[in-house]
Amino acid sequence: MQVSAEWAKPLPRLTRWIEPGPVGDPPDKQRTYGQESLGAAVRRGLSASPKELASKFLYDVEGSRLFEQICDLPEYYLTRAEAEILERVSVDLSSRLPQIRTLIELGSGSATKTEILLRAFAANRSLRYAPIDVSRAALEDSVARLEKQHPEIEIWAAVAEYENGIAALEAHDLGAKLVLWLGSSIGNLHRPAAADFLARIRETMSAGDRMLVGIDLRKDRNVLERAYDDRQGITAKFNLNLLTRINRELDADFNIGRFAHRVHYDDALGSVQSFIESRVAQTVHLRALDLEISFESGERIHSEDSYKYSFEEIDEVVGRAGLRVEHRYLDSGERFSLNLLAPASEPSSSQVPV
Ligand code: AVI
Repeated sequence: MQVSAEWAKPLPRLTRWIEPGPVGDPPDKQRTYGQESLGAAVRRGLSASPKELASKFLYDVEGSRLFEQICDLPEYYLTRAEAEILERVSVDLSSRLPQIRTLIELGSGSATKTEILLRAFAANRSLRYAPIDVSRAALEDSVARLEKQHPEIEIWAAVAEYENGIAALEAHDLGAKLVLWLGSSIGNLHRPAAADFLARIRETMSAGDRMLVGIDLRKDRNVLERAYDDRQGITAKFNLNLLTRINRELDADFNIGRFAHRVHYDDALGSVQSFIESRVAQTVHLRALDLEISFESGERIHSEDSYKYSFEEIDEVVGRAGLRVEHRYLDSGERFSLNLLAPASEPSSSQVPV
């Protein structure tokens, strides 16, 4: 965790910057939002067979900028579908959950979609918004915007990985909380790791707390593969930017033109898998690691999984975490789901999609 130096910041009127303390590494470091450094991950992942790197490393400043562009692409329906649901159901959600005082958002990024929810929840209560993100730049931008547009909302921002951020927030009295995990970020975890992660969030939940999770649904292969391999090549740039990052941070000599972005939907797994493929046989030097890595022509680095879910798969992963789907909302095209989760031990109500 490299956040400790990030906190010397004057506090604006209603905004606090929350300092995370150290927490232990999650059990599955590589596939959760764990704390393995880029150098350690590259040494291990590029020496493995098949080669792999965790998708969290895609998000340096340039990667985060490219991801914002992906969200606006015609092929990447996820963001629009989720925003459509939020526009339709935020008022309903806010009236279903009168007890909620704090919205915590995991991986808030630009927080554009979240504003829809914030507006609905702030209309009938005094609200605190606690965004958690590893990108200080993204947080500063969104906090500045929200301070202007919603001066009535108290903001507690944490530059941190999810669990450190929650642990730091837990030290304060938040009142009943709704934890937002939007954008189908759950899809970037293997299914067992997704259940483990939800279970760890569940441990922080008291009676009355809820979680709202955006989850992309299984669908036609062509729609999925196009969403991750767009015509303008933005997703290709996003994936290959990982090599540029390694060149910069680990003094490596990847020639980006000698690699290609590849995508394959594995229907049995229900995952869109992204790869960086070597176009030729070549050797790359990583001077900061004192390491040489050889590639055969056509050899791939597995750089991301984007899992898609059926309703049954959602219920299963959620159930294994000690939670249940209290309400499920879909977009009009039934491509994407927003799932309101409650502790399984609390009495149930309808689970019918709306
Ligand atoms: C952040 N995450 C949910 C995106 C996804 O859909 O898996 C990342 C992404 N990768 C390529 N396009 C978008």
